[in-house]
Amino acid sequence: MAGVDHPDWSEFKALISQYSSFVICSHVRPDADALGAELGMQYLLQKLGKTARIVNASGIPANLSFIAEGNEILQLNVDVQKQQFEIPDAFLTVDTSSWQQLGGMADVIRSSNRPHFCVDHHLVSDDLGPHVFRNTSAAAAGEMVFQIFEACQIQPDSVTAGYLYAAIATDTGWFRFPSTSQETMRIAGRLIEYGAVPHEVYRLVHEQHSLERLRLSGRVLQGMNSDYDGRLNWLVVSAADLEATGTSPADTEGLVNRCLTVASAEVAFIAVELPTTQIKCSFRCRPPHNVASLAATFSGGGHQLASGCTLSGPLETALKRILNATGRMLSEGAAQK
Ligand SMILES: [Mn+2]
Repeated sequence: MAGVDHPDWSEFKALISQYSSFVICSHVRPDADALGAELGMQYLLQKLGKTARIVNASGIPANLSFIAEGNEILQLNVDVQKQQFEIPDAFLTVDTSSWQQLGGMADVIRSSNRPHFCVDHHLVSDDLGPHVFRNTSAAAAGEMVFQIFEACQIQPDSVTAGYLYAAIATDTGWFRFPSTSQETMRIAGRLIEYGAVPHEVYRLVHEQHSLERLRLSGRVLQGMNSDYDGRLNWLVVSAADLEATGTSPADTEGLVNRCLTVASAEVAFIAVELPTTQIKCSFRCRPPHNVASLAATFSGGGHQLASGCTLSGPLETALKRILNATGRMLSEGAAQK
């Protein structure tokens, strides 16, 4: 794994000072950390007198549309064509260090032969070259981006502070995941000082749902499955569930976390049947389990406590494979005790 671990940012600062135009990108199906970190980097690079465009392989999820307002977050092959891509001096990726997670942007970057910088906090990664700045103990990419602001002695405006706050708050489950550190809270405090409004960010991210989505939650939670004496809880969302409630796979976001609110729960997952008939699976667990390696066995990725992968259908077959793997993990865990 090439690159710098626990970066002190002076090297990063020196490196980026050599280039004047950047394209910033992040993972497919960007979350608030991806988008917040991108907008933070864009603001920072512009303050440093550089040009910076944000281009992602996929669009912005509906629940994060407030982040798109007033910003130019471009989508590859929708807003900019791959064939006419204006190649910048350098690329800067945030919140992923996996080629696969970059989707169509991976080809653009690799075929450009331009330097590629990466600021990431994920465990699982590809070899993206020599300029990977990684800190797996950082709670969010947004946390690392704010450290770069400080290293450059630049202050974010209130809007950018709000984006970075959203990035960190969402990636830490509103400051409750084990990744939440003293540094996370210090940075959150600074962001409030620069104008981030916590209750406003929360409302924008989590209180914009449809009634249909709430009804889907009720239906799916009613059918919660439990095994291994309650150590494993899981949810299944079929295409029929989505159709009956008039919802889409995006409306299942966050539901898996409810499985871990049961006292006995150690491992949880949600399996969602996509319109493509593929099965999207999200895993959650409590330490000392590690669902990053579990997802990796299905070519997925993520963190120790939260990960995901996509399997081919049909739903029953995918479920069997997932249950086998999670079961194995739980029995191995028991054997070690
Ligand atoms: Mn992140």
